[in-house]
Amino acid sequence: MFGYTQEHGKIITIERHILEEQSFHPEATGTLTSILYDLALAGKFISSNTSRGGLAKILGSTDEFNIQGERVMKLDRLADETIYRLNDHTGRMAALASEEHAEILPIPEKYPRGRYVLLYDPLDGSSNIDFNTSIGTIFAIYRRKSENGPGTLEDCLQPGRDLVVAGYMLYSASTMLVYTTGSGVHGFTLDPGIGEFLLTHNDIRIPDTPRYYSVNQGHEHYWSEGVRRFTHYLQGFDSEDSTMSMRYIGSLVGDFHRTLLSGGIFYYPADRQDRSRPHGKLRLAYEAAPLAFIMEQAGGYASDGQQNILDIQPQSLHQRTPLFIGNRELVQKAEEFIQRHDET
Ligand code: AFP
Repeated sequence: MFGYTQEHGKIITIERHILEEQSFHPEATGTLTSILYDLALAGKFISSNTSRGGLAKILGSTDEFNIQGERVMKLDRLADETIYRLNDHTGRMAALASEEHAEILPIPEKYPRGRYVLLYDPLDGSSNIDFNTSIGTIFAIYRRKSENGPGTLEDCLQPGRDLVVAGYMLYSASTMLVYTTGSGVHGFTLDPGIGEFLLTHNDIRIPDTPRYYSVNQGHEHYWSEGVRRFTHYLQGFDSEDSTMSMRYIGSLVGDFHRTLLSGGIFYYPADRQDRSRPHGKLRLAYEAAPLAFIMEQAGGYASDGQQNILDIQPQSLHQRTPLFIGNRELVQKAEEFIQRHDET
C-alpha cells in the first residue's frame, strides 16, 4: 500500500535484508554483512552531499587530474575519502583500491587487516555532476588471496567470476543501492525522511523483451565494422522487427540501471578515437566486472565482444575493456557481428 516493497506488504530495511541473507549461510561470521552496512552508510553520506551539491559549494572541479587523466571533481574527492575512511579501520579489509588512485590503498599499520579487498569507483559519471544528472558509486568485494599481512596487488587483481559481492549506488531522482552476493539482485531506495534504504526491488530479473539500446553514437565514426553493423541491426536496418529506441546518459550506473530494469543492451566498444586506449574507456575492475556479476545474477550477460567479462583475469588495476552488457541474446548478437566482421 505504501509502495515500499512487493514482499507481502512488509517494510524491509537493508540491514534486515542483509541479516536475513546471512542466515542462509550458517558459516558466515557477519563480516560481509558489516561491510555492506558500511557501504550503505557511505551511500547515504554521498547522497546527502550530492543532493546539496550547489548549496554545499562542492560542485565543480579541483585543479588536479586523476590516474585516468580526468579532472578531479570536488564531489569525487569527497566520495573517495568517505568510502576509504569508513573501511580503513574496521579490521575487515586487507586493502582497498579506488579508481581515483594509481596504486592500491593499504590499510594503515595501526589498524588490523581483514579477509576482504574492496575495489570501488567512488563517483562514476562525474563529468555530469554540474548538470544535475544521475551519477553513481560502484563497488566490488573479493576474498583476499594472500594469507596474512598487508593486502597485495594480486589480492585486487581477480577475475569477476571470484566476486563475493558487487553493487552500486545510484544518485538520481531518488538514491538507490543495488547489490548481489551471488544469490539474486536486490534493490533498495533511500527514504530521505528516515535515512533508511528500504527494499523496493526484490530479486531483479532483466526483462526478456529488450526495450532500449544505449551507446554513445557520437563515436560511431571510430567504431569497427562489426560494432557499426550490430548497431544498424538494432536500428532495424536488417529487419523491421528489431527496431529499438536508444537512450544514453553518459553515466554508466544510470545507463546500466535502466538497462537492468527495462531490458536491452548498453555498450561502450573499443574505438579508434584515442590511441592511448584501444580497448575503450571503461575499467575492467572498477566498472565492467562488478556490473557483469550483477547482470549475470539478474539473468543477463556481459562480454568484451569476444569473451565473458567475468572470465577475464585483470593484468593491472586500471585496465580498460570494451563492454557489451544486457539481455543475453543481444550481447551474443554483438559477439556474432564482431566475430564476423572484425579482425582479431
Ligand atoms: P566521467 O566519470 O568522466 O563522467 O566518465 C563517465 C564514464 O566513465 C561512464 O560513466 C560513462 O558510461 C562513460 O564514461 C561515458 O563516456 P562518453 O562521454 O565517452 O560517452
